[in-house]
Amino acid sequence: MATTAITTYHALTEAEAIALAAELFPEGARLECREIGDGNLNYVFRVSDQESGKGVIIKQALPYAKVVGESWPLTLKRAAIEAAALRKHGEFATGLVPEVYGTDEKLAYTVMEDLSHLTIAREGLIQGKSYPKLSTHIGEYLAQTLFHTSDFALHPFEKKKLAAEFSNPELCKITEDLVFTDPFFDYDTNDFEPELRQAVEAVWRNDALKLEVAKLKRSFLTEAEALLHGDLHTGSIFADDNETKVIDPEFAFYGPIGFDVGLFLANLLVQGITRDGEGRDTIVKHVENTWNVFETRFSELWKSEGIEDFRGVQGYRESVLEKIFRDALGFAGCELIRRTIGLAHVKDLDGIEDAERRIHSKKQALHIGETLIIKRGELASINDVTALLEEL
Ligand code: SR1
Ligand code: MG
Repeated sequence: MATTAITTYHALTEAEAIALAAELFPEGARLECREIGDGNLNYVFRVSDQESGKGVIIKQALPYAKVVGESWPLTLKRAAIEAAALRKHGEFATGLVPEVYGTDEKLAYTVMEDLSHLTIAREGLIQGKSYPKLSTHIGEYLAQTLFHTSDFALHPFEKKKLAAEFSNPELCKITEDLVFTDPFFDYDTNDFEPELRQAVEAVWRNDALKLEVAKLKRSFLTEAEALLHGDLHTGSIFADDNETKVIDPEFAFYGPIGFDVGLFLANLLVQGITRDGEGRDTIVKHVENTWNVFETRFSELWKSEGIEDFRGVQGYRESVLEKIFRDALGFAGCELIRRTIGLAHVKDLDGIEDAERRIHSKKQALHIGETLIIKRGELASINDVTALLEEL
């Protein structure tokens, strides 16, 4: 797709979005545009043909975090990182990420496939949908993207070139602060109901927990294992009963493999906390299936496409997977805690209207989060993780 003649950054108007997308539609098509973004950081325009209903998405990064306002400046480079990550991950996770039609670094926008026939998975899950293929697709996505961008599949020159291209310090700093630091101290960014204060102060006083979080933060800061999505929560996934598409990898960077796995598991667990009976069983199965599909596919890729000289050494693959599993549980624990008491919450919990039930669910999220962090070395299998949900 050709780029625009506009060269100075400014927030796009709907008319400009239409002009940018026009070449993707038949000549003379009557186009309309709506801003549909409900995320924390960007504008999202849907441009569509009024007759056929077919559309494209134009996502534009703002020079600040929308969730806070202009007082929180944020690099525009994240738009280029996101487009590059979608393309790189799309090479391996076939059909599981949207197609990118074009991108413009100066205006910080990306034109991509319209997914409006699907629903954001978090919204659907809150409505009680079960998305039967969600965990199979995400397990596959995780294995394909993380294996193929790691040293297990790439020549070290290629891997280090990619790691440099995906240097993303500003977005990583958001995660370092909001996921790994602020919720564990009495910092101003935190946000929680007064009824949770006792439980939150217990977190702040828990030195054993903080020691483990410090170790996890260090892994996030230092371990460049694979090209991560970097923010793989259920709001970053579009789905229906048959299809799943992972969007929004603006936090992409080279980091520990368990981070993507753990974030997704944590967001399933949050949803599981809010359900009971069969609804909860569905989430339990998704948690278990995500890990099982990831582990199986990662092992298959290791055997069929691995290039590491030590790949045939007895026990090496198992030890790599064991590390990913333990990291994932720890990262999941941090995500559960930060989504409960940190700056950026989730609708699964905040949307519970009954105050007593909401506070109770949030205490459960804190409890499972702490357990995953502290006991990540003892939980022997993914079934021990889902047992935490079943025991609530
Ligand atoms: C200021 S950004 C807050 C959160 O939104 C994003 O989706 C990330 O999860 C980030 O931590
Ligand atoms: Mg996002």
